[in-house]
Amino acid sequence: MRVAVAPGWLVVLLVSACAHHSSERPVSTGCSAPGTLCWDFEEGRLPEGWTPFRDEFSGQLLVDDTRARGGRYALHASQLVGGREGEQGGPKKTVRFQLPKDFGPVLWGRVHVYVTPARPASHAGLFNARYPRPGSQDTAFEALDWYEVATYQEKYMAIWHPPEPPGFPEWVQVSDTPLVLDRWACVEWLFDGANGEAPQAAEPRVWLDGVELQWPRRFVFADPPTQTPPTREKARDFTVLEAGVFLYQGLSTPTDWWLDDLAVGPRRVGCE
Ligand SMILES: [Ca+2]
Repeated sequence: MRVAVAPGWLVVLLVSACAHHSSERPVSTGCSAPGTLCWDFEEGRLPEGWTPFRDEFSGQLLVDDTRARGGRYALHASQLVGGREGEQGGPKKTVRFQLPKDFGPVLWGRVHVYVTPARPASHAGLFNARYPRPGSQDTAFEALDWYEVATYQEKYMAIWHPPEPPGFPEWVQVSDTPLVLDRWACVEWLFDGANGEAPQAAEPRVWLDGVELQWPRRFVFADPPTQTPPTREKARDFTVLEAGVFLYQGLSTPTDWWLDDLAVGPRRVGCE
């Protein structure tokens, strides 16, 4: 009963104290930290600096007010459909953003995602970030190594890729965690292209609602197949981001994704 009549500010203090005490994660910095970039889409249109990129098969990618995690607007991949599961080629609707110079080789990110009505079986990319190869000054999109966060066979997935095309042989990690459907989920990632003194860039790491995903399936994908893992080349500076939804195989169920409160930075941004 005493809890029920506690003043609002006391409840807030208690909740904050508990949340802080139970945290064993790297410290989150939020959007105000130096070098952090955040997009809430509240302009009601594509934010400054983002430009349309991929546009294949049916559907639309737009900022609209049909569903938002915060405020009124979000980035909406609407009614994507096309091609067939198990066959190459699928709906791709994305936007690109050129990062400020000297972003650095470590990229944390987060986005809140809402998907409905079904989990795609096909490889569905949501976000990637790219960087020039070691010793190369070539910043053309197709010359860049890249990390990706996606879903595949209805589970979360993370990949390190050499330049695209063809984008493989690639190092693939598939989680045992099903894609969250019909509610907002916070997806965070760490692309550590520096990886200290290690000879290769780190494998990608991903968190779902604050819990780090595990990767019971890890393999090399290439066409034709190979067993030789790619060398994950180290990064000097991430240069470009791509967000939206990009299916590498077909999608027969018209599906909607909303992305809101997208953020990247050199330190962990966190979900709030
Ligand atoms: Ca918003």
